[in-house]
Amino acid sequence: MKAILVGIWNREVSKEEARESIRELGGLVRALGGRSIGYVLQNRSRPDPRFFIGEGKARQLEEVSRGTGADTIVFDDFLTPSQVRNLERLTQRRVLDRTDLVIEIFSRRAKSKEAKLQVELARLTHELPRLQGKGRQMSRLGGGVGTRGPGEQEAEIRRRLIKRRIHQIKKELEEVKKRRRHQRRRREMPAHGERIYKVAIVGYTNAGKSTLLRTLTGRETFSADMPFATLDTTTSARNLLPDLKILFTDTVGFIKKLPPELIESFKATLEEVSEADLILHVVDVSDDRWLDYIQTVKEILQELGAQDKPVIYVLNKVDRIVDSQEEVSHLPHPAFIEGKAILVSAEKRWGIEDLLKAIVEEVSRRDTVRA
Ligand SMILES: Nc1nc2c(ncn2[C@@H]2O[C@H](COP(=O)(O)OP(=O)(O)OP(=O)(O)O)[C@@H](O)[C@H]2O)c(=O)[nH]1
Ligand SMILES: [Mg+2]
Repeated sequence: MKAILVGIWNREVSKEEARESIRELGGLVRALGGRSIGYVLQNRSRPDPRFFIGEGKARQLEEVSRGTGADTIVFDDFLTPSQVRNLERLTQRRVLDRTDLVIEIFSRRAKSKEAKLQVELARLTHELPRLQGKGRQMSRLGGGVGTRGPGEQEAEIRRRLIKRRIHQIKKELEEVKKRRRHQRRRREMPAHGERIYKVAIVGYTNAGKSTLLRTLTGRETFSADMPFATLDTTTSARNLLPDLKILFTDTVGFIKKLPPELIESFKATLEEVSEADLILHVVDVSDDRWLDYIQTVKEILQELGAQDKPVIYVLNKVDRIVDSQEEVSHLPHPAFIEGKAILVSAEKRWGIEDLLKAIVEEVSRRDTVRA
């Protein structure tokens, strides 16, 4: 894929923010083995209903693509089905949006049966509205005005198949959910005199969640410098006190403009988050955009109904900011974070003792409140 990236900026989204977002979009293209060869930003208060950007600008995209050999144009925001069709006709190129890229990455990474089902559900839910009207367009090529051509019938059949498959996947996912609940109940059965707490590790993609789980519990996890390395939740236990067992759960990473289809589809997996007693919100503080990322993650937590849970911010990758563990204590405490925040390096195990202490404190506080 040789792609040109397109975004808009306005009073709500500054030009700088739009550019950052485009840079991240370029990362998604790379994650799919593609290359982005340039980007276009337009100042628009509102997307154009037909072409998202202005028609003149859309026409230019065709010329630019021809000049640069681009075969794909990727938009940084959700496109409506008719925008996709209009843009493809005008530019003679494949047109994708951020949702398409994220779903494609998810589907390449999905390994477990559950993850595969969830991704398929998201993809079909995303595809369904795009089939509306496609039949009319197809039949216009063949039949006369107003006739039901073969294209329309084909689209109708495909729509029906998709709806049936969606229904079937949802049923299978319900089963998965039941099984998960059952497993969870067994796992959460405390031994005599033991307390069990559930801690969900959440955060922006690539923040270091899986690395942290490995550091905290010794559980081998897959971590890699790429978006969405983890799609499946993994739970692993560790006793923090002889009578206190913590179940840590690693989860799928979040990203800006995460397609609602994906959030909806991954609800089975993400149930671990809404069931948790405590959330560890992992943040990559070596990334300039980390405050922004925190905001995004908070918004998604809200969608999952987990916004009121106690949170500890785990400010990770501090080894990229200072050279030694001693220097960490000289760093100013990020006062603008409300709530508890601990600076750590999950990779070098810096600050991990502090983090464990903070977890125990949080747990005792809860116990006091409960008693
Ligand atoms: N320098 C440094 N790198 C780290 C640290 N923790 C994680 N990383 C690196 O950051 C990258 C992402 O780590 P992961 O643990 O896969 O991140 P994740 O949050 O699980 O990412 P997704 O599952 O893709 O959402 C990997 O290349 C890790 O080696 C850290 O403390 N310091
Ligand atoms: Mg991970």
